[in-house]
Amino acid sequence: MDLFAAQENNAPEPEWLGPRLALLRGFASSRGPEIVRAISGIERQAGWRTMKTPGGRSMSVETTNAGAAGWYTDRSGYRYSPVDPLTDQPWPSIPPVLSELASGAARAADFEAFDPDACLVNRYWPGSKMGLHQDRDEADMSQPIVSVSLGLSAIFLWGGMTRGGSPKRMPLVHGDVLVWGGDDRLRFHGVAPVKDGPIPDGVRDYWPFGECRINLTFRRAL
Ligand code: MD3
Ligand code: FE
Repeated sequence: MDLFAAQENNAPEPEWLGPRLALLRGFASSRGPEIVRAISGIERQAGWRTMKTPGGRSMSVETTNAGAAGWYTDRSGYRYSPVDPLTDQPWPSIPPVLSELASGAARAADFEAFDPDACLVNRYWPGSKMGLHQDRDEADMSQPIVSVSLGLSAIFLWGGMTRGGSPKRMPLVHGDVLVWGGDDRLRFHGVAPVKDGPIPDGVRDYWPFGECRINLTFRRAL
């Protein structure tokens, strides 16, 4: 069954922020409880950790992964790893509700047959942020990336293909999904410091993670 078919999901038209950068407002909302249960399973198998950049600075977000390839950074560099370096065990597999969410969102933005092998899970407590960067650790840059915002809202920052200039700002709320690829795949992007809660009404009832933002980033890494 296609849980994320456009009409079943009541999905609005994509809002095109760039030629191949789509914002799907609320695309994940109707499946919130199942998505939350899937994340609970991932965090049980591969716990949250604070990663270090190759330069030795602690990231302000906490992270875990699902999928055949987990994104990792420590003193030896950025990479995708088939195992959790903390346990030497494979990362949990991507739960079907999450891979269907990612491929359905990609399809709604005209990227057919997206089949992610990496789901990076980032947790932002108030004050956590992500500096401007490009996602360029993946083998095939023609594959899109899908990002799902959950919990607290955040201001997403996005600029051009170089670091210069002041980035645009886009508020993202629980359930919003971004899809980008093609010429927009290498844009610089980041997240402004997350502000205090509360978790929105209607979400709080099934949200077990405390007053934080969780972002899922789906990629084809290998
Ligand atoms: C690039 N994480 O982990 S938004 C990351 O909210 C990361 O945790 C963000 O960036 C987060 O590498 C996910 C990712 C995103 C969204 C839209 C973009 C990147 C984009 C639009 C253009 C270029
Ligand atoms: Fe990124």
